[in-house]
Amino acid sequence: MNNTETLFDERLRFIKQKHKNLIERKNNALFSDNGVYNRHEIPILTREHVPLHWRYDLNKETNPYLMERIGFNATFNAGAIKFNDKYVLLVRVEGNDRKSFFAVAESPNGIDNFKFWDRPVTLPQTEEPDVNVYDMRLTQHDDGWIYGVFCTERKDPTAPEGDTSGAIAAAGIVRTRDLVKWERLPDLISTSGQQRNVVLFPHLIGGKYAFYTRPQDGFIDTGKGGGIGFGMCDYIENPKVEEEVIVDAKTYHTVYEVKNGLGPVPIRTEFGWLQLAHGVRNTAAGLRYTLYMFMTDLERPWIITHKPHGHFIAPLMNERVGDVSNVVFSNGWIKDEDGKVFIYYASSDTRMHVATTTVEKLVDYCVNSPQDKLHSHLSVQTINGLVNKNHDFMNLV
Ligand code: M1P
Repeated sequence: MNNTETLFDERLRFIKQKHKNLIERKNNALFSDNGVYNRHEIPILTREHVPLHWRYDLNKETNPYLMERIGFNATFNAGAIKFNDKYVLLVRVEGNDRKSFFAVAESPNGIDNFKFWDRPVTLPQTEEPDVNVYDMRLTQHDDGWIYGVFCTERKDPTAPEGDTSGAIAAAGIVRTRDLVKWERLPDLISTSGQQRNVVLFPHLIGGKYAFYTRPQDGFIDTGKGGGIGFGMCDYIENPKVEEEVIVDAKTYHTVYEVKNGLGPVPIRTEFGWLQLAHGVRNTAAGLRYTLYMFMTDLERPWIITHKPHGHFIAPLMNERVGDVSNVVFSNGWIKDEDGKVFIYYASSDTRMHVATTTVEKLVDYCVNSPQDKLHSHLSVQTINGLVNKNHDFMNLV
């Protein structure tokens, strides 16, 4: 601090430099043992990336100590889209007040230099305002709109007196053409009590809008909900899914034993739709969320054609710790023209990461990985199958 510099000036200089260094840091790919995807060195978005003008009152008169006036807790579970040649994330930002909202961040290369736009998204309300909103999936639909389907949460009006956490989760729907002005449509109506992790399919099927759903009886427990569902509706302005079929059921002693939910909008390939989902299992240390993949039929995207066993990405090292530890979650990925895929995933409900791969590798992974045979002795049989196949190549290891 020089003679004329105030505490405000000194702090501002330091905070600005720190923020700039963070945003501009290069994010190199790490070596990948599995060969399927590469993790990258650093998280792409953290609460420290939140713009300074959302956090500080920058007027020296009213904030002489340059204290943070509004605090932010986490940046996670982002929808993703390539927009105007930029890699754009629709991020769930959570304030210290526990309220999540959406904000757009963009990067020129998809792996670093992510910068938030000037203001968070102003989300129009329905007659019944959202108490909390999160986990938006962005769908570039054939009808020309970009849709955002997200979870809207409101207090359960039937919760017994004294229960201050009982909530109802539903799928809220908005659409936009520029990611700035959003039109709110009615929330999705379906046959189950609650919905979370709903994803709009990018094409009409038989003239109808189609959704992957996650029917659930309760707010946390899916109960009889069954797994990842699929249903259609006639009008997006009056979105009502009368019937849901189960695409991928939750299953005893798998990584999706307790519940599962679709992640991003599927990627079309000539072999079928690539699908990324999260699966939840129970442990003595609480729930564990991992990501897994499967492929569905091109014409009937509710029918699974290939499903590798077990998890695809599980929380590793620092990813394991955060607000809700032992969680990875993804609701956004981007496929480039050249087949490169950017998988955006959050760790422990705290920060965003990217993993990079290609469509070719993901198809190979889905088609050629063993399927889950659901019993230990059959897993051993699968390993022995590979050992036998490798018999003539043992000189290589
Ligand atoms: O805390 C882990 C995740 O829990 C919920 O996902 P699900 O409905 O599958 O349990 C969501 O609230 C998600 O945002 C969160 O990351």
